[in-house]
Amino acid sequence: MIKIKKASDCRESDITPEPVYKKRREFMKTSSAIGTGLVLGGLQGNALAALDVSGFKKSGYTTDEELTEFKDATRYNNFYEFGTAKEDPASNAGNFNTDDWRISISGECDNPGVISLEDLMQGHTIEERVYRLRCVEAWSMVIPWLGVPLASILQQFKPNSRAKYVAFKTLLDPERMPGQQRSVLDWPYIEGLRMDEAMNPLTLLAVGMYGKPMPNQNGAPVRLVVPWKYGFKSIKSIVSIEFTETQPKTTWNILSPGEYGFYSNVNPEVSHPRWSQAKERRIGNFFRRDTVMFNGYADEVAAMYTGMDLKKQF
Ligand SMILES: Nc1nc2c(c(=O)[nH]1)N[C@H]1C(S)=C(S)[C@@H](COP(=O)(O)O)O[C@H]1N2
Ligand SMILES: [Mo]
Repeated sequence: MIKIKKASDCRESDITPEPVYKKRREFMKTSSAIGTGLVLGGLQGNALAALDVSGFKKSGYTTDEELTEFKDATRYNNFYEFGTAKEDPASNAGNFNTDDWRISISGECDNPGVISLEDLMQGHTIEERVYRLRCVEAWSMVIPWLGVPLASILQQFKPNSRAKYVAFKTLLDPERMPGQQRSVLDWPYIEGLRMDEAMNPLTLLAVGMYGKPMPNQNGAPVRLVVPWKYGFKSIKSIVSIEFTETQPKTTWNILSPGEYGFYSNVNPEVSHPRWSQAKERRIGNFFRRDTVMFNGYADEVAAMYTGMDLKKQF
């Protein structure tokens, strides 16, 4: 079995990308060097069969801000399928089995089907991109994600002219996702993007982080990362992608439409009804900092929203 090290043994150097674990034995060695967070919180066995993310290349789309510590990014999570407290996903998702993961691609496209994660990624180069993730709860992280631009994946299914939106769905399986046994949300978790947002080069279909396959608590084996939107748009453990003509429903909007809109672009000027969005706390930092429009990605995304009243279409 994997030896468990104390969290205090986990140094910065342990989390730098080290794409060395193609073989099982190498992987065991690597994971024992990472520390409790990853060992208890995600890669306990099933990830041995996970997608090989070792050949990634660094992307030009990246920030040079200081990375959030791996232990924070993997122990302070929102993933209600494994509990509603921040430490719940790390404690409860360890045995989440993601073997033989399938994703169905359906709706307004010429090339629908049900495919494996390996098939989905086939022919695409996995990139590392350091992106900010800004939660609506006014904290943020900076994470080195591994993934493929969603656009290049979507194109292979040939969306047709009626495809105006893309709808995403998380696995529904209350046995494997015990949080779904309580009706805190309308399961399965669903999200959506407008077509141009889904096709924006910043939008990432992520399969790993910190040089490793995606830890379970962060949305194994495949999740979205939409860095200019509040974190809840970045849906985890995706099993379905559907091209739609009309705007898809989204989980948090169903729960509380006055608080969570469809667009959910990071916007310091539009408050959440119960708190301001002007500042944020970078996890690991003591002082708060100003939140910036579109989470700092305005140059890349602002043009998609010209002419829209972002206070009304929040
Ligand atoms: N399926 C699913 N996806 C989800 C969530 C969730 O509860 N279930 N939480 C969202 C929220 S609110 C945030 S802030 C991010 C957190 O991602 P992280 O835990 O990797 O930081 O995941 C998002 N994706
Ligand atoms: Mo969030």
